[in-house]
Amino acid sequence: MRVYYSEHHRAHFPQGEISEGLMVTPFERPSRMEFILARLQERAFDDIMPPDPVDMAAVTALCDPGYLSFLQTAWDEWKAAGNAGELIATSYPVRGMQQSRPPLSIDGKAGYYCMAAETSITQGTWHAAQWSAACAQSAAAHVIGGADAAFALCRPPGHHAAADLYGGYCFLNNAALAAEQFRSHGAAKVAILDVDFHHGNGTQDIFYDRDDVLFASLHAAPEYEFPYFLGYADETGQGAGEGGNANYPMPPGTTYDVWQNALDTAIARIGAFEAEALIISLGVDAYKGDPISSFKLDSADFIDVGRRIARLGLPTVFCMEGGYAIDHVGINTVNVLEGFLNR
Ligand code: 5XA
Ligand code: ZN
Repeated sequence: MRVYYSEHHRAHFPQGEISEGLMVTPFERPSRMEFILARLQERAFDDIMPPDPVDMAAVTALCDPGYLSFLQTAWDEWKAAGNAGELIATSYPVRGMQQSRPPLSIDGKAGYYCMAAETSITQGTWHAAQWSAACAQSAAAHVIGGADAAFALCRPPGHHAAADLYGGYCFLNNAALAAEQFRSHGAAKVAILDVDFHHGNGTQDIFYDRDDVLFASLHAAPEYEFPYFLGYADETGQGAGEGGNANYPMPPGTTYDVWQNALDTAIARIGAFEAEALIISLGVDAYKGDPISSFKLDSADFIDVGRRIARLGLPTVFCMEGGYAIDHVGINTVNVLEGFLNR
């Protein structure tokens, strides 16, 4: 299976994340990629390539123009305003406030486009986000060109990013870009299966009213876990998209027997949808040792996850999402790919 990976992810390395009331080194850090790459090489995934540069026309088609312009200039505006540290949004347009008037000041704009304060913007964030999207786009192009599957080793991740929203370490929705690419190359229907511990609110939001892209997500129940405000089972899509969104929220502490039942249900749903291509939002933070999550999957379970996904028999693009147990993120990620390849 070909892997697309760009060294440019290193340009995004915030020094701080607010966690448990402290400023800590972000859990989503560049070394995650080194552990995944090392494991890929150990397991003879030798076809690792840099992606082509990002197709900005596709990004522009997916995203809100004001949001894209914010991402492009946020760092410069932040520095020009005299700020010494990284850009962290601190004020948000919550209940009773204006929802559709982006402010002019950079602090206000950041709050307008941000969903969570753990995600800082730095000098290289926009650069890295474009190369991450490029990985997804090149992986999709490779599969559209006839390969059975490809792995986009995306960093920063993407599934929390909506057309006009960043947060949860995400800026551009890589999985959505891959899905749209299949659509524009003739696939009538595409399915996205999100196995990350956290609900992919951005992906859901992008496709919520569409009948051509099914979004199915296995994740921690929003009553207890981030992103808290989306991901309930009764969110089933709207308008033409009614029935095209399938959430499988599970309580903290969920073990593989329960999780695997939800996976089988989601897979059956995708099969019935008759998708022509499959995108996997591949987070491995459902692992029992993950520092910010609470499910109990073992490393061996991830092999089984890959095997079950393969049964769909669809052209498949894997896009890297979360996973922060640094000593196991490589093993768990590659286990899914090896299970899929049945090797
Ligand atoms: O999948 N999303 C993540 O792993 C990010 C969660 C951030 C929680 N503050
Ligand atoms: Zn996650």
